[in-house]
Amino acid sequence: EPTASPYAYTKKEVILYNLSLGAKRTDLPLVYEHHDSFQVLPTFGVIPTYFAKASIDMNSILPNFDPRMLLHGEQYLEILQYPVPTEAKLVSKTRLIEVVDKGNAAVVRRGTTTEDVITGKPVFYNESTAFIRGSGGFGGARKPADRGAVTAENKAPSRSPDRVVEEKTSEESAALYRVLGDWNPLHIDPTFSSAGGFKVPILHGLATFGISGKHVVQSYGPFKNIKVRFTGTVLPGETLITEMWKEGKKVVYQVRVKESGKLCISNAAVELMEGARAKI
Ligand code: HDC
Repeated sequence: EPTASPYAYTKKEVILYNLSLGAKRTDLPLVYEHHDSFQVLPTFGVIPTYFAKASIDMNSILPNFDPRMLLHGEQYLEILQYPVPTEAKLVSKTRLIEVVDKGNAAVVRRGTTTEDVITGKPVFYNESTAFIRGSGGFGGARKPADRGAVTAENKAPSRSPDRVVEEKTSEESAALYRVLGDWNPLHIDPTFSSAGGFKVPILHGLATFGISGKHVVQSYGPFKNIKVRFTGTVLPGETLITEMWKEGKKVVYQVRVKESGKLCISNAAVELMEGARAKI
């Protein structure tokens, strides 16, 4: 039986979230609570999942589980209430969906429903996968199940992108993002990150996800859902280049690290919300 604990947030978490994704003091709708269009970036929908009590003990389902070897693999978010409230009390329930055996690694997929405690209405639905190096080879299924938009391949078209947004991340981005609720030492402690193979603590996948989601909103407006695969790591301070292609109601996209030229997000897409416009 999934366990749940409430997450109450106000303008304080909203402003902190927007700042952690690079909002500037001049981006008033993102940083000033008295602005007419004060809003939280829609990818905020992942934040309540940090407060859903983990119903899954990785040690009991995986061989050789080592938290230092865990990376975020993929994320899917559905926004069920728009605009996203700038204050609410939410409750999230997480369940285990599947465990895939990649030979060297295990991929664990979890699903989280988030509801408003007062109205009882659903606000967000998330699915995420953790990619755990060194925990495969247990004789499990090799391929993930097809889950529609959640697992869609979202191949980047061969034409050059329709829109490109570039943004340098802050050196302090990971130190700031942690405070929202993902306290994983991988993003701050060089001793911990070194054991996982990274001399410098890496940026949260969901920070890169949020920054790229902001680029999509700024370019094409709000979306109903968003899915990404984390293909490569990002270091705080690196520059992200979001390359977008409009494909009907979808925007397919990928994100590249300018300094290395490597992709950090691939196979990504959003489904646009028809008739809605972003005011940021
Ligand atoms: O792609 C590699 C990589 O390094 N990606 C970046 C990971 C990253 O930086 N993530 C964000 C930071 S970590 C983080 O934020 C942690 C956070 O604090 C907590 C997260 C909580 C998670 C949510 C809870 C559920 C890597 C290492 C992931 C894979 O690279 P390789 O080992 O070289 O694998 P590759 O040869 O490319 O592929 C092998 C098989 O695995 C599948 N695959 C690849 N990348 C995947 C993935 N599956 C899921 N997610 C990914 N990102 C491939 O399809 C391939 O499968 P098959 O053998 O069937 O073809």
